[in-house]
Amino acid sequence: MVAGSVSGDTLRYVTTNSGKVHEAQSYLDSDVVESLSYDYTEIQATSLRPIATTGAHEAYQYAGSPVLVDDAGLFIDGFDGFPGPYSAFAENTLGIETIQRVAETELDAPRSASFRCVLGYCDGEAIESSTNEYTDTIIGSDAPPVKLFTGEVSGQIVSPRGDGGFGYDPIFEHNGMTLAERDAADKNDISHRGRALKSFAEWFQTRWFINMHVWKSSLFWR
Ligand code: ITT
Repeated sequence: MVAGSVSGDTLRYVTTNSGKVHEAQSYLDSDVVESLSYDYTEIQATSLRPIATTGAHEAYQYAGSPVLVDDAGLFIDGFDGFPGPYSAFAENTLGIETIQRVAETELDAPRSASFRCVLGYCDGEAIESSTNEYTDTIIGSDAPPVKLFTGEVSGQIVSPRGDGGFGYDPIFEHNGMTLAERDAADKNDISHRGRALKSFAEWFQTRWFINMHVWKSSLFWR
């Protein structure tokens, strides 16, 4: 993916987070997807879906071409899901070490938590309606429809380990390894983002074929 460039009908993966770009790059075909560093407004909400929906609308208005936005968060069960949608704020103010220490002090082991990612796709065109646990079509009155793809991974909060990944990865353990102990491809195999990207890629392959009349046999698959 090429950061910041804008051309034709290319799909833009919109984020200011280079860690997300690195993981998406390891999954999506760079002939079809470019990254676009644009800081869309994140509304205050108690879940990720409305943030991804409004973000996709704003990013689509900005880019004027198909966009995919990515909103993610860490939900700690013993804290009723905090920091959840406030994960970026909590990381920037408290820092992940403090969050881990508070979890260790206040909660009994295992300190269970989950990572969630919601991808929001918008291209200004109609999108068939669907609703299930992992995909959803949001059809508003004025704004164009947004298709949502959700991925989740469960694990527990542990003392920091590993040098890879970004954000909360060092303190989130799944199957005996923190996400920071995996490379991008290994993390995508089990992660919230990897699962959402898989679900998106399967759907988008069909949409691309139908709407753009372009077929690339290698589209999206590693
Ligand atoms: P954009 O909104 O520009 O995409 P952001 O970093 O603000 O970038 P989010 O609001 O989705 O993105 O991120 C919420 C927080 O969760 C932020 O502190 C991230 O570092 C962290 N985060 C997101 N995905 C993560 C992942 O896969 N592993 C670890 N931390 C992650």
